[in-house]
Amino acid sequence: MHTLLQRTQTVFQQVFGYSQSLDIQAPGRVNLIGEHTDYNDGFVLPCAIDYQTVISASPRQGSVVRVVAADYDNQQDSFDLKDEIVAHPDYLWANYVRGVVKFLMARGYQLTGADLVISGNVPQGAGLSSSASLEVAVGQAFKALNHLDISQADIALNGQQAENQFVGCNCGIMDQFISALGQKDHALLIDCRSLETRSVAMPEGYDVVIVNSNVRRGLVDSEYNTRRAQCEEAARHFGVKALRDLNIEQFNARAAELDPVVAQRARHVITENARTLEAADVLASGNMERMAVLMAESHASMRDDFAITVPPIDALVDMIKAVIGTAGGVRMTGGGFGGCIVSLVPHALTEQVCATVKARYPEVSGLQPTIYICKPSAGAGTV
Ligand code: GAF
Repeated sequence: MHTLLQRTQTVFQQVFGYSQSLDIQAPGRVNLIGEHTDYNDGFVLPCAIDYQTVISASPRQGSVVRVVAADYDNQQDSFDLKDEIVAHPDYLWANYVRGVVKFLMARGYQLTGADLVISGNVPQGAGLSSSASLEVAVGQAFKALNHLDISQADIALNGQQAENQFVGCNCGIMDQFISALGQKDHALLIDCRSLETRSVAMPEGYDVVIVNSNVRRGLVDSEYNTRRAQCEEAARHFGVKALRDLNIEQFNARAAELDPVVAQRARHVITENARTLEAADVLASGNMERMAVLMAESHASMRDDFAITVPPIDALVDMIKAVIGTAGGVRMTGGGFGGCIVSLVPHALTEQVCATVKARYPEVSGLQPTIYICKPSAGAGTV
């Protein structure tokens, strides 16, 4: 964070010729369990991580917003709040800023012009929510610049709206929500229907070890949207608002009526919701053996029923499982088709896990892994 801040502050001074008046951070996240449940009104158990998007900002006279992307050779975007805000023709990163600002104004918030410099170290395209952390950081920056009376939950919802309607990915609420509301040393059980949360202390003596498979993720958005449509089809068939409203007995009684693939997708979501609720309890009580079983079942369900894992990810899970046994848990995390695995590793085994992954993963996949040992961290705020 310190390095990121130095960077945004230095670039701010260089580009705009004066010093920023405030600094903001918003974290990425890792999801411990509860995958593809958020858009089914279900349950998720993520924690924010100590990788962030940082923004240095100042208000400026008038209605022009100037934005610099320090990580993209100081590319600059500028737009006028008085004009209709449309997509940037060239810079994808700029659309996260424009979209967030557009929907803040659509919600009735009065904004003034601003200068912003953005930098971040959340790995991009890895399933650790770099986009959500950018959306939430921009929302948080405009909140601070304009002294807006907006809740953290609404900053998250506004970011999700920008992602859904401006950037074009039909994601759920998990990523923005945990980035806005994460708590240090805790995971958060989120009910994605009511948006009620329960914080769950992370167990002492375990490391959150994330391994990026570095698999190039293709077709992610289209596969994501297909899964979402399949889940909605199953819910419609059962006459419920969302798959959250079905338990496994109700589902099993009529599963044969569904297209077999749609049935598999629905079964993942229904069983994953139950696992996630149980996981919040077992994590809170420190029952890591049971947590390990739930994470293993979650991974198998994502692999066999939801069909969103890829062989290098399955291999990573198996090789880590072979080291930690029942003492800790490991599963794929995030949207799927590459990205990362998350593992809860007893501290005494962390070194061995890292050594095993570094030695074996290139052999089985032809790729180099990237390992992050993360601390569950606080959500967005002023630095
Ligand atoms: C992505 C989405 F953005 C989230 O909303 C969630 O659906 C996740 O995939 C899968 O659990 O991160």
